[in-house]
Order: sequence, then C-alpha cells, then structure tokens
Amino acid sequence: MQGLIVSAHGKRFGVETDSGEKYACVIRGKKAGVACNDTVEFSALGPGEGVIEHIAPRRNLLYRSDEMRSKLLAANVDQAVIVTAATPAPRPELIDRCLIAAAAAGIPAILVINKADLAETAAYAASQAHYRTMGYPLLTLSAQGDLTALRAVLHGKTSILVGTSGVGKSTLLNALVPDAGAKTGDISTALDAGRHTTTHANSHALPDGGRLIDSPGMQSFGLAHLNPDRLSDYFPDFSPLIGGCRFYNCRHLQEPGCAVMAAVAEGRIAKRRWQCYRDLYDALKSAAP
Ligand SMILES: Nc1nc2c(ncn2[C@@H]2O[C@H](COP(=O)(O)OP(=O)(O)OP(=O)(O)O)[C@@H](O)[C@H]2O)c(=O)[nH]1
Ligand SMILES: [Mg+2]
Ligand SMILES: [Zn+2]
Repeated sequence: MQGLIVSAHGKRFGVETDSGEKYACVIRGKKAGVACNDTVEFSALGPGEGVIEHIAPRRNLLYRSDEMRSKLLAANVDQAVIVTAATPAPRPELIDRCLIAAAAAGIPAILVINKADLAETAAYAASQAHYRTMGYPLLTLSAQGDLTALRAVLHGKTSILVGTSGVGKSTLLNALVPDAGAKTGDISTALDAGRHTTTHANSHALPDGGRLIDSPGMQSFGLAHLNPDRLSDYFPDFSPLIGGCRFYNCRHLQEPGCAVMAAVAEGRIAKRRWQCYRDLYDALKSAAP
C-alpha cells in the first residue's frame, strides 16, 4: 500500500492513504530515517497498523545536523515558512540558519513575522526589512488576525512551518486548518528553555488545497552537512556580488578585492549576515576531515 507520512515521532509514523485511511506504522530494523511528508510503501499488519517497507525517492529534504546525527524536518516540500516574533526574544542566527538550510535543500523560503498585534512587533518587523531586500517574501501578521495574505502564499502548496518555540507556529496551523487541534503553549512555558509544546512534525491538509506541516520549535539549527565552499551560494544577498570579487575562488573572508566585503563595509550587506557566514564557514572548515 502507498501512503503519505503525516506525522513522524521517533520511530513511529502516521501514514495516510489517498483514500484517507490512517495507519500507525513502524520501520523495520535500522532503515534510514523516514521524514514527515515522505511517500512510502507499507504493509498493513492489522487494523490501522503497518510496517513501512520503502521510501519513495524525494525531491528534497529539509534537515538539520551535527557531527553525530541528522534530524529530519520534512521531505518533498514546496516552501519553508520561517516564523518569527518579537516575543519570545528573537534569535537572528537561527533565522539565518533556517534560510541557509532551506537554500541548501533547494527549498524556497518565506518569512512570517507573527504577533503583529503586540506593540513591540513594529520595531522588530522594521529590523527585519533587509530580508525583503534580499528577495525573501516577508509577511507581518497576527495568528488571531487577517490571514488572507498567508493563505494565498500557502494555497495549493506543501509548506512547513519552522522557527523557535513560542513564535506561534501551531496557533497559525489551528487558524488555517480549523480541525487541526494542535496544542499551543503559553509564553512562560516557551521561554522556559528546553520546553516545546509541539513535540513532533505533523502534516495537515489545508481546506483550500495544499498541505501545512507544523514542526517542533528548535533551539539550534545544526548545519554540519553543508559544504563550506558552497556556503556563499546560500546567501542571496552575496550572490549578485560574487562575480565582482577579484579572485574567482574568493572565500569572502579576507581576500583583497572582495566585492562582498566591500558591500559589508559600505553597509549594502548587513554586517551580521557576513559574520554569520564567516562563523559558519570557520566552523564547517574546522570540522572537515
Ligand atoms: N499576541 C499574540 N500571541 C500569539 C500569536 N500567535 C500565537 N500566540 C501565542 O504564542 C504562544 C505560543 O504559541 P504556539 O503556537 O504554541 O507556538 P509554537 O511556535 O507552536 O511553539 P512550539 O510548539 O513550542 O515550537 C501561545 O500563547 C499563543 O497564544 C499572535 O499572533 N499574537
Ligand atoms: Mg507548536
Ligand atoms: Zn569575495
């Protein structure tokens, strides 16, 4: 039988068939990881239970990784919706890392600044405007308010909500998919480090077509799987300039005639974006065998 992974919880997976039948499935032995939104072949074992036999080839895979292991977020998605908010305290480096991971996976990214109803959001949204300059669509909205613009962006596509804990991913899911019934947390819980209200990735059909995947908030976004020499490709604010560097193999770190560093010096590229690039480049190089 064929089905779609609609939830991934450790080694337990929710599989839904085209006709809407639901199965709780496990994987046999030490098979490579199954991700939310994978298409799989499975054998039914009993009523509502099965074993995953095979994962269909993926067109993409969003994941994070450290030296030890990978954590799969979702497969075969059309776009990643990176949700941020002024509260709890934003983590700019995590936003950059999500964007880099999406770019490396060939997945378009969209930024959503949630909680527009809070007074502190205006200043926060203004501080994020440079992402729009880079070409990322950026929506400022409230999960409790008008979601027309977000619905239009999600329409007919498979999207994953990613971001730190407490930004309102599950609240957005519940607003967009009325019967999703996702548990949402309160800020005090989210601020308590290590507490995530959503514990595993889960996928829902959008009423107007398309799917929306909710994921647990992340504290860190490991990018150990990236090739440091490709890293600048994942910075859309760098890529238009790279042809202007004096050396074709410029790493944009200290080389003379570097067009990227010139743009940083002139304020055309945010300094913290370059610092993010440099720190990640150094970390990936020092970890390379
Ligand atoms: N003021 C305001 N609060 C919001 C908004 N959206 C969500 N919240 C609140 O933010 C808190 C966290 O929301 P969740 O939806 O659980 O956050 P999450 O991103 O799913 O968190 P994790 O599952 O832990 O990753 C809850 O108290 C929500 O009510 C919003 O637009 N405005
Ligand atoms: Mg959640
Ligand atoms: Zn350069």
